Amino acid sequence: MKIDILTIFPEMFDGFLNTSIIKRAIQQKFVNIEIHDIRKYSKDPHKRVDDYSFGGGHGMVLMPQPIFDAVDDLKKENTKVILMTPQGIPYKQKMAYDLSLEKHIIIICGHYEGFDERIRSLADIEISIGDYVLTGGELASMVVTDSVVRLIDGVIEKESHINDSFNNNLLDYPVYTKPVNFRGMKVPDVLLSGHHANIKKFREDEAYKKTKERRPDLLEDGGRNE
Ligand code: 6GU
Repeated sequence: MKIDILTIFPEMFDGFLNTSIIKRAIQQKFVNIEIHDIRKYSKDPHKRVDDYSFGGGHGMVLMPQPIFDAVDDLKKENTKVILMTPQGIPYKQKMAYDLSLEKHIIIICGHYEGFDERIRSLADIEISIGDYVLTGGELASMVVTDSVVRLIDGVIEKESHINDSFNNNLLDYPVYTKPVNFRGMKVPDVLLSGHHANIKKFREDEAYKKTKERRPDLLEDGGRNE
């Protein structure tokens, strides 16, 4: 998979691309991630990428020209163009799975007080990662990239994400490691029993209980973009 990210803050991605599973996925060529500085595409003599809002109003607005030129330059036949904005559709695990099957994704990070409305016409999907406002789409684009890359076949063991929270609309069951007794808090006996059917039943029950208690909306099937 190829992921092209358009941003005015390329340096924000340094740590993300050079750490842990994402770094390894890049090294092992499961994914090729390129960060593109929108400024590079600006035709303004001062390389400006934003300007005042027509009609007045607070803050600067990202101009269409650099972003349109960048997308024209990078877009191929099977490209999905994603625009990160708090006004987008709420991001869910189902969408991460769908995106993990794509060949090429371009992610546009919105910034400042906003972006020119015409930029929306470039996007196949507009995504929001939650009901709060970030200073820009960069962190949100990393959230999407991280959740997609870990699902690409081969990046992590299948068993590691088959039981992820949100699969089957359930939160994860609890897990424990050594020691059996830590400060008086004990590992449930059933997990030490070696009885696989009972362990499976325990985990299913705990996942259901936790979901019912914390996220009843998931059980009502409201937690997926289906
Ligand atoms: Cl995608 N962008 C910004 N700026 N804020 C957000 C968001 C995106 N998703 C939630 N808040």
